Amino acid sequence: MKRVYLLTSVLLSGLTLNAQKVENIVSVPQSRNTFSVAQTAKQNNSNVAKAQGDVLWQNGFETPSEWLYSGGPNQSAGSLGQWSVISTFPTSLATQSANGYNFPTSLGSTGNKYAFINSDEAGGTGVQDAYFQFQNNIDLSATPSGTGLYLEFDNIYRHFQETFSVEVSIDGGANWIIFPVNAEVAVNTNSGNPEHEIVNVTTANLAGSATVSVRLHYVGAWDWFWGVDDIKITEAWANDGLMLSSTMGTDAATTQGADYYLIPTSQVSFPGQVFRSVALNNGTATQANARTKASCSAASYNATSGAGIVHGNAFAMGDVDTFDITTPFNTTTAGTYNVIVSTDLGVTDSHTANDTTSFRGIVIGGNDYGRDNGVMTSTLTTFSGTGNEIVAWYNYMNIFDTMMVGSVKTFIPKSQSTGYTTDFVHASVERYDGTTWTEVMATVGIDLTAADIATNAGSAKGYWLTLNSETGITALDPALYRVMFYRLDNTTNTLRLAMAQASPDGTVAGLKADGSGTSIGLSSPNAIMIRLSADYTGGLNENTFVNNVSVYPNPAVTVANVSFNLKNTANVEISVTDVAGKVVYTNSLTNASAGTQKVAINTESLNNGIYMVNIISNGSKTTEKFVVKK
Ligand SMILES: [Ca+2]
Ligand SMILES: [Ca+2]
Repeated sequence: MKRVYLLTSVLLSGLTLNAQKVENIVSVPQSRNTFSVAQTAKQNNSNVAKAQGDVLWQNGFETPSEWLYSGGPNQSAGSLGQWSVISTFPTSLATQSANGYNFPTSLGSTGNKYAFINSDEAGGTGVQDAYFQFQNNIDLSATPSGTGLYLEFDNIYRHFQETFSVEVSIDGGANWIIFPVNAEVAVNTNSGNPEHEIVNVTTANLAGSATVSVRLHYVGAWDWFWGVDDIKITEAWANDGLMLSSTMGTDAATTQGADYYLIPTSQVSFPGQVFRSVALNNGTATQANARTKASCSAASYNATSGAGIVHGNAFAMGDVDTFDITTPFNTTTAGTYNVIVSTDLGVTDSHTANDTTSFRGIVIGGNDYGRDNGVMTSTLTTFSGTGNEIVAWYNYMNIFDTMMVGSVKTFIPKSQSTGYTTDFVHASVERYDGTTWTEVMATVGIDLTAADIATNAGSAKGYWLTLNSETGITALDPALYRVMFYRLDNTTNTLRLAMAQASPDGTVAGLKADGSGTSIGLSSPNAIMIRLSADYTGGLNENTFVNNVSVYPNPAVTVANVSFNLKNTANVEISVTDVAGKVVYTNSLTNASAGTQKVAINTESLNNGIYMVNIISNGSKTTEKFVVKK
């Protein structure tokens, strides 16, 4: 299933690594001033539920006629991608799991009915702005006005760019109060299987109304699906902290910066990683001691945040706040670690299932240095360009101690867009000096065929491709780098790249697909699965006969001088190809001598654009890119 990413046109500076992350926009209404807890009145009313958590109304979609579908452009009853009551997860979605998506599917898996909207079913031109409304008034007149209330339900989804909300009314549907849900979830994230939601709707003042209405609302366009079951209205707890999201980063001053899942032995000065959490007070009581905590039992790590940045020690119902844990997680003991970050109200939390986020699989002490957690969550296909352009995707990475780098590794997904045949791929590393980026290491390139991918991936979702440094082991000194992976963007059969967990904004990016070298940021910044590695395995990628290839001037105007080092006397074939693979220049050197060789290529007849010079000797190919610009 093709997923085209929208890309921002914002230029990234080298300093984006330390840019402040925009705080999550959380959408819970905060008009708590209109609310007063009527605990005393509730206790004295024998006709209503008295305990927190008691159910006042519930519905499991077992009688579909109780629910009415309505609305949406491109929508009518009976069309694709509408709300309906089903009992079996759609086959068309289930088969997507073969691509690594592994959808949550257990909602209603025992055969009972549930509400479902299948945005994917309507395809890339479908649009949903669709409601699913309970047809009867819900009578909460016996519940004392002011009672804290939740709207709870189970749901399954894979979040892309849609919005979900539950909406309630106290006047039979004349006016609605909107409660967005799952707004904090990162793109390309699956829900639990199922996942239980508890939405504090106290501010809607449902208690005391005999004409309460409830509806579900989905706005999307080719955005996977949403399933809902066992919706109910319950009495709210006094104490319930809810973790919305957490991020990990190496900048202790801001608790942001790049996150790393693989920290190699070379990085002895690695500063460790701190955490920022965004949490919601989902209970009715104002909390005076709300914090978040981080722990990793394997590393004896325990750290506590300060009070919330905005609300401090007056964290009231509906408040969302940011909690910074500034004590770094860092250990010198090699191993794999899982850090858990949790809300902590300072009093007993009535519902602990929504308290935590986790950072699983942090590997300390290997050869690889990487941003991704190794779990492919999505694939990146084409992006806006005219086609047939070399593009690069990259991670920003800080090197803290000199690292001997032998290769760049990239995870190659097994699933490919229809018609994929071959892309020429290679990687490079660029160093930032505070002003400009300079290439300091390049790998050999290979023609990656569909057969290569199928063979190497086998029955797995993909495999790690190792591209060895052109010049053997390269020392990278402490600085900011970007680790780049290049492939052809030809819009129809492009190699897909793999992405893992959501990552802080601006720390993964790419070059625009027009050869201009302009950086672009992903609107969905999941970590691209590209790593530096100390490994240098040699083998098929290695070209020991030709190294130190350079092209100058670059960009070239009328001539491109190609210089390279030859290990022994050899025959050499030189060719230049354009981005479409068309050969525009060839040259043969017979018994060229060992040492530095230089060839001048006339570029006067070449159009502006990106070209690859290919040097083949003793059966190995080395490639360098250059630009013609007149
Ligand atoms: Ca049901
Ligand atoms: Ca909780």
